[in-house]
Amino acid sequence: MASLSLSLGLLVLCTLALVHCGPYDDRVRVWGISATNLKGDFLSQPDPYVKVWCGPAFGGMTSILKNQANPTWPGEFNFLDVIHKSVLKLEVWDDNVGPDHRLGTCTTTIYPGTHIETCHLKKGTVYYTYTYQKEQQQQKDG
Ligand SMILES: [Ca+2]
Repeated sequence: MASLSLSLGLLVLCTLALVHCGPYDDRVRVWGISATNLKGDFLSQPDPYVKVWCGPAFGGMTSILKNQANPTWPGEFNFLDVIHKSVLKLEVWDDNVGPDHRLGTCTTTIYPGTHIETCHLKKGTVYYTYTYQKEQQQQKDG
């Protein structure tokens, strides 16, 4: 029981601290999200924001940028314990007084390395960068 508790404790510690922890180290970072030529309702500029998923894990959403057809969102999203070949999904939304309007969705299957992605919506283009850091599980003898 003590070793199990210790293992769980270490796992929690590793997850929180983002230190190297062998098989738990596969992670994805998404950042540098921007867009051009987004369209709002009628003649108004959109108030865009982005929601980010990696596989089943919801990473959160960006801030809402008011009246911007060409937004650049600050911040980044991090996913831990990522499953190989997960689908990274970004939904672009227009914030409204009424129901928000989805401007489009970008999906890509992740591969190890850093990738600059371009995603064409019905109206507008989205750009983002992701890094998929895949650690090999290291076997050590004795
Ligand atoms: Ca709006």
